[in-house]
Amino acid sequence: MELSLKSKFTGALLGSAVGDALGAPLEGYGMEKVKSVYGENIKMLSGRYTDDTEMMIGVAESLIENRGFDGEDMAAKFIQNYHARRRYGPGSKEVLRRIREGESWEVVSGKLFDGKGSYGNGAAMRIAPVGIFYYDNTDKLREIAYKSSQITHGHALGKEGAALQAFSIALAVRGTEKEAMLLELKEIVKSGIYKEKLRKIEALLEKEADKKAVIFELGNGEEAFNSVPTAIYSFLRFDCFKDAVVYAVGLGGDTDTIGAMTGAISGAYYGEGAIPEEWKKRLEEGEKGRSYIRWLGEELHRVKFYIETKLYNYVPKRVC
Ligand code: F2R
Ligand code: MG
Ligand code: MG
Repeated sequence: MELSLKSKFTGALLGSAVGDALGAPLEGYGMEKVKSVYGENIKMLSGRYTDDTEMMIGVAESLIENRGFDGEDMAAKFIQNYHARRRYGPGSKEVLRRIREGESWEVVSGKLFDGKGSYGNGAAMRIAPVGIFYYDNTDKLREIAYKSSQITHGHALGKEGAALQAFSIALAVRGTEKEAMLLELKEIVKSGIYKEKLRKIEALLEKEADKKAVIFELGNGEEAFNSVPTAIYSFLRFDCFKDAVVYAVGLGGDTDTIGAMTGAISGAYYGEGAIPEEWKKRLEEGEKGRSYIRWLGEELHRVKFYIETKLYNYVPKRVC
C-alpha cells in the first residue's frame, strides 16, 4: 500500500520529536553507560522533548505562517518559543539572546566562535520541516536549509550538515530506495568531510559494523559532521522506525539529537503509522505537545498543496 504524503509529513515531525524525547535523559552518556543503565531495549521515560523539538516547532510555525521562508520571522519564533530548561547549545543560546537584544539575525551567528560561526548540529536537528516542505526541489531545499541555519550557525559545515539532513528527509519523503539514497546524497553534498563520511557509511553498512566502529568512523558528538552522518547510517541500517531510533540512541553521546535526526528521516520514509504507539502516547502533550506537532505536519502539507494549486487565499486554522 502506498503511504500518503501527509503521513510522511506528520511522521517526519513526530519522528523527530519522539527520537529527541527517547534520547533526552541519556544525552552525554557514553555508549557503555547507556547499555549498563538501559540494556538493549531503551524505553521512553518522561516523554519530555528538548531544544531540538522546540526549535523544529519554530521552523514549522514560520514556514506555515509565511507560506515559505522568512528569516526575521523564524528568528522571532525561536525567541518566542525559547525555554532554557529545554537545554540549548551554548552558541544557539547566545545568538538568540543577542537577536533579542537587537542584533541582526542575518549576521550575529557569524560572530561566534572567533568569527568562524558554529558547526554544531543545532541547525540540522531542527531542519525536518524544511526537508518535507521543499522535498521536491533540491535547489530550493539547499537554499532554505542554508538560510534557516544562518540564524544560529554561521559556519559552512553547520549549514552543510543541515542541508545533508534535509536532503535525507526529502529523499525519504520521495520514497527513494535506500541504496539509491546514498548515491544521491554523495552527488548532492558539497563538502569533503561529508563526502568522506558518506563513503564510510557505505563501508560500515557492507560489514555490519559494531557500535564502537560506527562511533569511531562517524562520531556521536554535537558537531554536525559527527552526528548527521551517524543518523543517516542508523536509518539506513535497519528496516523499521523503532530499531533505527533505538540503535541511534544506544550509540550514546548526543543521544537526543542523533535520535531526533534518525527519527525525522525514518518518519519521513515509513510514515507516522510506523512510529510505536507507546512512544507517541508518552510524548508530552500540552500547548505545543504531540497533537500540535502532528497539526504542524498536516498544515505544512496543506500549505504546500495550496501553494502548488495557486489557491492563495489560504488562512491557517489555528494561530501559531
Ligand atoms: N547543549 C545540549 N546539551 C547539553 C546541555 C547542557 C546544559 N548546560 C544544560 O544542562 O542545560 N544540547 C543541545 O545542544 C546541541 C546543539 O547545539 P548547537 O545549537 O549547535 O550549539 P553550539 O554551541 O552552536 O554548538 C555545539 C558545540 O559544538 C562545538 N562547536 C561548534 N562550532 C564550533 C567551532 N567553530 N569551533 C569549535 N567548537 C565548535 C562547541 O563545543 C559547541 O558548544 C544539541 O545536542 C542539542 O540537543
Ligand atoms: Mg537537545
Ligand atoms: Mg543533543
